[in-house]
Amino acid sequence: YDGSDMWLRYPPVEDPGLRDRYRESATSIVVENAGQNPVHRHTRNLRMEPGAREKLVATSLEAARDELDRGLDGLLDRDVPVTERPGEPVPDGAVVVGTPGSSPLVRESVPAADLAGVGEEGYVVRSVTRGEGGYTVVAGNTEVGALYGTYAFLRLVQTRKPVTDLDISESPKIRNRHLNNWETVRLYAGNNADGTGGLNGENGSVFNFAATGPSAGRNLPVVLDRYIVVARALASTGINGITVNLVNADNVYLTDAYIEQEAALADALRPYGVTIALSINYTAPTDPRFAPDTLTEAQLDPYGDAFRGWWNRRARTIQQAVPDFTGFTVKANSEGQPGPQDFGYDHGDGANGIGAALEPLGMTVYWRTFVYDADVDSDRLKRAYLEFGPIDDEVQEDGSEGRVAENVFLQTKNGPLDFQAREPVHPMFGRMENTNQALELQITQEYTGQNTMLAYLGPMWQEVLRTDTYATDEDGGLLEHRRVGDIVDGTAQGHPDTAIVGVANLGNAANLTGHHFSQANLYAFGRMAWDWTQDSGRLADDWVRMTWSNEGPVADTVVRMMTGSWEALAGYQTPLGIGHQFAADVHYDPYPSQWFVRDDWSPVYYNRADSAGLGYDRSPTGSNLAAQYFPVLRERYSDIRTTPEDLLMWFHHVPWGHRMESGRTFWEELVGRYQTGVQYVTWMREAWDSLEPSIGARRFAEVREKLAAHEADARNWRDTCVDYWREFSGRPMPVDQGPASASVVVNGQEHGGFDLSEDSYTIPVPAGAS
Ligand code: BDP
Repeated sequence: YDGSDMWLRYPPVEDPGLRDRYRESATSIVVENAGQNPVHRHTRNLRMEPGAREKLVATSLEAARDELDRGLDGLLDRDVPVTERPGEPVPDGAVVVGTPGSSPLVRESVPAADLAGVGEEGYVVRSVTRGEGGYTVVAGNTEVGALYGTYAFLRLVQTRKPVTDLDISESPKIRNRHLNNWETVRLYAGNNADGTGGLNGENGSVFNFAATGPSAGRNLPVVLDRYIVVARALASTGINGITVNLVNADNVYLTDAYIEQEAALADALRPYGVTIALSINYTAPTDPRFAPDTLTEAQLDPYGDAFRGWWNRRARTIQQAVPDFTGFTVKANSEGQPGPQDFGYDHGDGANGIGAALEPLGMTVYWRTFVYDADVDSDRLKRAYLEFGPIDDEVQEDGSEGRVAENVFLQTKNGPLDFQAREPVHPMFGRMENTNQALELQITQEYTGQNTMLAYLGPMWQEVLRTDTYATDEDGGLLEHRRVGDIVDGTAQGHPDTAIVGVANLGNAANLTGHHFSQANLYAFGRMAWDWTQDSGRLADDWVRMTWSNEGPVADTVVRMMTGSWEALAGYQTPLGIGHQFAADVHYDPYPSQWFVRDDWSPVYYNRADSAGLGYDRSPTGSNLAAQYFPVLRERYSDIRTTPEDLLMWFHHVPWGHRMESGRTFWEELVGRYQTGVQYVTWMREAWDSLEPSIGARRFAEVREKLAAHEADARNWRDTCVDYWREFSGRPMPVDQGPASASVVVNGQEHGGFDLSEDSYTIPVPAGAS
């Protein structure tokens, strides 16, 4: 098995007793009126793999029915009959799926008031008892809700949980659970000039648009079978939207030839509740490809009819082909992309100009806040708030505060730099009281080991989402709900619309993500987008059971590997808050001594290594990024004694002899972090080896090979960085402190399983050094 069904493979339940019990609880599948509301129109345009056409479904209920059929047949290892009309009474053990509108049975079985509570996308999964027997109902107010419920029911069997006496009600905390697909990121390791290889796993993007050449816009639909796997995987976690092209956008995606193909893709995804959006360029209206409908640069006034009219026409054209088209993702005045500032306007003007064009069409703008420019302030990390804060504070003519329109999200990365393994949270969360804010997380492991390192990012996102911003109200009183998740889901400040965005990692590798374990990051993102309060360890456990094994000790070992893997990565990449030490052109290997073409892309700019210490002073004696946070965090980060040690060098130039909580010096602690990070990887590799008898040969070997490379590369991080820091610290290499210091703490829980005393802190000294 090659991993190509992701976590939706459905191998048989091994334990015969348990399988029999499940068989009693799932004797037949009942989906009334499944084909009533066809939702696709363009799929006839698709060129399909042989056999793919019959897998296409037209409605979400058909998708639910087919998933249940496939899932239960596999898990229960028998043919579970599917019926539209069960007859009276419903057979014992039936699984009934539907909405009150589609299914009289659902109407009868679930009181309207119970369903009302779960909203448009939620579901109820309930056991209905009747004398000795009974059946299970999976109900949503909408077909998509019922589909989500179906996946939840299947997950119970996949993870070997009971399916009797069920009474589950679920609804998403965040409305837009969205992906950004960076279909080509040519910069990074393994990316070939022809668009193959790269960040998203081997062989380019999952959607395979051709950007140039005679087949431009024409080869999208060939691999439809894979799209349906993706659609199912997304729906199974509750992801409901995807921007299909890279944020450094190519205008070709707005051309008619592409729109036709995007429509076909949207039709294939729609039954699974996934809508599409596009990344756009602010200056697309001037592109001659749209002639005769093109504007001059002088017409790019975001308040002008020409600009707004152009975007409205383009969006309307898309909407004709894709009726539920979501809107646009915009990267403007960022890393060389054009934007309103090139024409004398600010981000608020630009975002609102496009927002106004889309508003009559019911569409949304995701305007990214990833902006920085060496000219504005010496510290790149302060730039976003400096630019967007005043727009949020601005008092409008009607007396209201904040200029950004209601149908615009400001989309902000979790941290103020750029997706490092650990960053403080972005100071803008909570400070944009009058603006809809979307949180952007990077699922694809650009800076977290790409597709070589095993890094489960669930714990990082959990840390981010649970971080207390100490946000205050207008009078300076602490808000009751003020964690990042509370702000993103709208409860903190009552934002009308809510969104969370993940930069996705789907490629054309057989297993779609390159590293088998990278699938877990997509999975965890989707589940956390639905409910950010979920525990990342629990989600890992679900994924492992669905993907690898339900054998207790095997599952436990794999979960344990995963839960500490991010902290280990942070240990050898960003220990104690030293960020951006990557070789600037690949974002994989370390290169702490590098000066690159721009200061703020250079590791030395971030590490500030000298004989006094290490780290970037962002306290009041330095750039004072700390001042951008609410008072409690401002004070905490301003003082080296109160800054959390994991974030120390984000805010301070730390003296080599600084005394740490452990009693060790900063230098000793730093080396220790590198070392424990590497040791965890060694432990993971050994733990994986012990699982050989329980894992299929192909996937076992593929992961084993990745872990070997991972270990070598983690050692390289440790050795390269420590050797370099040592030149400045002038201190001797610390010696092993023994097992007591060997644990890796993840979200307050200790992980480990390795013994530090087996290895010492001794790091190879480079030739020529004394
Ligand atoms: C950085 C990537 C760059 C992206 C940028 C962004 O290196 O390719 O375009 O993020 O988010 O991490 O726009």
